[in-house]
Amino acid sequence: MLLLAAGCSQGPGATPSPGAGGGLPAEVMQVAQERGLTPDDLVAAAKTFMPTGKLDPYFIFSSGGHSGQVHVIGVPSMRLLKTIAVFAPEPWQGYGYGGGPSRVLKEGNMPSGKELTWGDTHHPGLSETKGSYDGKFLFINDKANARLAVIDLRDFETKQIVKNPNAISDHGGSFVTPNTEYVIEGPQYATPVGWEYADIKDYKDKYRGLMTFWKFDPMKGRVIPEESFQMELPPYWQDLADAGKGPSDGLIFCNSFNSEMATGGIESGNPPFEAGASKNDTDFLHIIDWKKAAQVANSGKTETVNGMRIIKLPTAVAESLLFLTPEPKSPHGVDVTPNGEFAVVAGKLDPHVTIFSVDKIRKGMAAGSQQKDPFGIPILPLDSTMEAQVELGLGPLHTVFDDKGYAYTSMFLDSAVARWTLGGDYDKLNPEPGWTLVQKLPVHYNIGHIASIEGDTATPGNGFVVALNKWSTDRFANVGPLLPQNFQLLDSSKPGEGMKLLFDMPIGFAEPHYVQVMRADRLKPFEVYPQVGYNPETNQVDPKAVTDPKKAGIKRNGKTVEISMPLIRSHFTPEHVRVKQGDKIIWHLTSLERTRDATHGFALGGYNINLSLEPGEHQTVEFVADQPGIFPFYCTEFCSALHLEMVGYFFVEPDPVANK
Ligand code: RUQ
Ligand code: CUA
Repeated sequence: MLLLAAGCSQGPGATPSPGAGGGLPAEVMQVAQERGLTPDDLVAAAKTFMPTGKLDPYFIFSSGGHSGQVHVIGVPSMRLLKTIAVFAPEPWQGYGYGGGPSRVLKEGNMPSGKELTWGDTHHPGLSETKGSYDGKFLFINDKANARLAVIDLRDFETKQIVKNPNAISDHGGSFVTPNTEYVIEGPQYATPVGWEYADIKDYKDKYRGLMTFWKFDPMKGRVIPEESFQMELPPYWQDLADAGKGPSDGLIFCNSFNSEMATGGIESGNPPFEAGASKNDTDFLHIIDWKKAAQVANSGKTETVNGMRIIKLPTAVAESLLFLTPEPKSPHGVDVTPNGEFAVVAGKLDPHVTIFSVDKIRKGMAAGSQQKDPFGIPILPLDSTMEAQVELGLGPLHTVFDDKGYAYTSMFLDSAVARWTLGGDYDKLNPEPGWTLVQKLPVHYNIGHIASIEGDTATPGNGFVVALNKWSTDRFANVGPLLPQNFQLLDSSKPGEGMKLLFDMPIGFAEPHYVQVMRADRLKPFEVYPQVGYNPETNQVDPKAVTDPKKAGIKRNGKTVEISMPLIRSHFTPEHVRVKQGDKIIWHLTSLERTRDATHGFALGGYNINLSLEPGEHQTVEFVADQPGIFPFYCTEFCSALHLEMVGYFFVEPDPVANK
């Protein structure tokens, strides 16, 4: 091992010798010696260490995979800053335990009413203005149940979950059009549309992909289902998708990996899905004209199924909304370059990335094509749409970009990050010729997605790349057979010296599929809620807020008991709440706090209730007092020296009739 010793301060990555130019204290060298750290290790530590009180310049917004949540991580320190509850209950945020957020979680139940308490989050999508992140909203999809959630970045809380009314499986979302006009939820495993039942032998006729265009209202911060629409797609198992920008604004690119329309059935001697769905040399990149599709939807050429307007496949073809072009072997990611001129597709079973020219695609769309797929969709031949191919190696999946004309592709099978140059207008930005592989850096192991600073926007930054590795094998101490996954932070700031590994971050939750990295200065979150009595559900002062402590009290109206309870360090008012078994309880809680971070909890044991009341926040919880007894309620945040005394009693007087 290269230890820090006299003489090793030469060459790239070397650290200055002790005291040189008033440099490092001798203690640093001693620690390095004792711990066996190399000069590169010291540089990596210096680049990622965040001194106390200093703030990270970037935020990672990470999918929480099948934990159903979202995680916020600082870059370059890779410190976990927050988990945002989205599709699964999260008691410490009072999410799913009685208050306002529980209603959000319930909005996402199945149309049948079946409760869903988890999600498989895949792709976080930050809201954009003119193709750049605007720091206002975050969207995330649930692949398992075809749902979309809206998170408001003023308070980092989930405000809305919409259940796709006609699909059960999604994947290629969420991503936004350049001004967040629509949030797109792309499909995955084809099923009959709108809960119809059809046997798999009717696959080609009855099963469909379904792309959903959720209309977003940035003023309200909500998706408007009535103004949203869907487009039927062939049952090709559409995968990731991306919206165009600049010259490609108005288009959506979405790939697919089962254009074979394999239907599986290994148990009956049929080829298993993995073989059947990867038989052909090419699949189809779908090109959708979403601006035109929105016009067609608004002109009424739709069928309404379960309250959602659907552009049926024949209409999409007749109106020239949908085109296909072949793409090599089982593609996974499609990513539009920052200038919007190219779409980069990576085929899992092809050693190349294939770069499509938007200009050529647009010409092909205008000219049309005699070649059609079995559903009559025009196919633009590959040689007419392709701009270039770059051979990168094994298992390319996803690509992101920086502001220096480089693209970074995750290589799943190679366990590497490939850096390559973009051509076209980008050719002048860096010393290497366009469309050339310049470096492959090994990562540990089996990288899936990849992210760079705002690297999927019109205005990427540079400096860091994050590898989202699916396996971590020997990177961390053994914590049993279920290992964490591994985010690796790479330094990509110096093209000439190549990328370097800086930091390993174990991800002790479910597989994070994708992340976006945003400049922290784009965010303007609340420090405390702007007014006392603020209801985060409505973003207004709640009419039931108890902003005046003198208005605290208990009111009975028949069998309904309404409690108005302000709270402030370190008491709830009132402290004695007396009700009768069977009463309907409506409990209004308002935090009167104006001090940053002065959060109170409200736990009511035995009733499965726990709220988090942040400074100024108001929540209402409703339930039936169906269990008699004495139930202390208390604050779950250590908010003051007298936190343990922040308590009260809920007396539920037994109903003699009910208990007979
Ligand atoms: S996935 S590792 Cu985006 Cu769901 Cu590619
Ligand atoms: Cu409030 Cu502890």
